[in-house]
Amino acid sequence: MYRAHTILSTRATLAVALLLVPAAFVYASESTDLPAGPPEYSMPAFCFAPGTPPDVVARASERAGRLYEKSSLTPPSTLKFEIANRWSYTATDGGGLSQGDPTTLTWSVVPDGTSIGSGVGEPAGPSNLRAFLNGIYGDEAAWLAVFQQVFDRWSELTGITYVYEPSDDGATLSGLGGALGLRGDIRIGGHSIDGSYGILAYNYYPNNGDMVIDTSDSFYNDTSSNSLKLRNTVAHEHGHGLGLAHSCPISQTKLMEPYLTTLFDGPQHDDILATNRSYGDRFEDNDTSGAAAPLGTFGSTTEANLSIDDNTDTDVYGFIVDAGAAVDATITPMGATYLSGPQNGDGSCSAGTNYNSLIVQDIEVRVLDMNGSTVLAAADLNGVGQPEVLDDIALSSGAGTYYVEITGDATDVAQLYRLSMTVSPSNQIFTDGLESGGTETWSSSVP
Ligand SMILES: [Ca+2]
Ligand SMILES: [Ca+2]
Ligand SMILES: [Ca+2]
Ligand SMILES: [Ca+2]
Ligand SMILES: [Zn+2]
Repeated sequence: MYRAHTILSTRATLAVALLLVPAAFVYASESTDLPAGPPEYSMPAFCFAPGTPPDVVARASERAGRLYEKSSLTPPSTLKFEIANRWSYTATDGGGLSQGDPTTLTWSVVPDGTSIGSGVGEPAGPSNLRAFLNGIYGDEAAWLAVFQQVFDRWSELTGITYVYEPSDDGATLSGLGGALGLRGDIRIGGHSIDGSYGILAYNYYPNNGDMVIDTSDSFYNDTSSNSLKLRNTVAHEHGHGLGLAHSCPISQTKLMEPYLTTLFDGPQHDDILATNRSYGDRFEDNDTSGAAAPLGTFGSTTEANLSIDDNTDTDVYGFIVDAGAAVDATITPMGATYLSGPQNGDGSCSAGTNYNSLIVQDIEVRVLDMNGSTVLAAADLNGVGQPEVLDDIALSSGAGTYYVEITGDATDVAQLYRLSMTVSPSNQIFTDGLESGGTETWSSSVP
């Protein structure tokens, strides 16, 4: 999971791939040649189809361990939970990116013929992904739309913005940085890995992020449920490309479990939590009223899967009202108790320990005046896991933009929350004085 206080094993960190079932899976080679490029770009994660035999997983994991040792990287001491790392540099944002920073990633699909090395031991060979997918979907637009849906979903849940990069220069995959107009930060290719079942795909961690899909696998021929198999595979692989390692135990509740499942669609709670920790929520940066996330004009609105992603995050939302309005705001922590743990060094899944993602941050909420600083009302009555409510707060400075500001406590861990707000014109009724003077005034005002 994302939070167990367990350092990832070296092996689990390095290589991860999605395995499918038994079949006659044999590694084509035991080569430990490292792919070209800086060592931190050279660590693939490979992911297995459901039912892949443990010995297959173990061999894959062993190779990952050797790759890691050979890379002469020191085991990252900053590994946290099931987060291996995150992007520190992208073609659009440049460098200096760190925990909680929203990030723009470009993605491209390599031209067929692009050289792909022996990432997880398979024979090196040119990409044929485009021809492979054209064969299944008929044309490029159809399968590009499937990839787009996956990135759209990750974008809805995190502080990541995805931009499709139509150019790809066909330079050897992988380990090259993205370059605007030349190739994506994330490059997607494919060639034969191990036939049907076994490994479905593999993916490199940031700042590489490149994806290799097994184009000899009949798994992808099944396009039912709007191509759920391809979408969950790509969403999972890209989870590695965002720096997530595998999350255990296997309960078919987390996208980042080592075996693909189609029991759900896309990122789940643990996956959302981990990526919010790394990239913030979808409204970041919104730490000040000057950078408030604009919610516009509404009667009622609810936004879920927002987060306080660390001990310094502040989330400010702006909303526009007419004169005499009042606002209700409720902030509700989102989470649950579930088992969570890392993948073991031999590729098996740990049993995990209980983690309660509901009770992380003690949340506080304030309504700010149009100047963005005067506090009109504040609530911090309840502790962790409990909502905070502000009811019928008068917005008496007239029509314009007011703010809701949310903070957590000193805990340096991510908490997801839901924001629900209702704007009502109710105070306009009271501005005639009927409400202000108590029963006596009220009585005297009525004929
Ligand atoms: Ca395969
Ligand atoms: Ca936030
Ligand atoms: Ca924020
Ligand atoms: Ca509180
Ligand atoms: Zn994986």
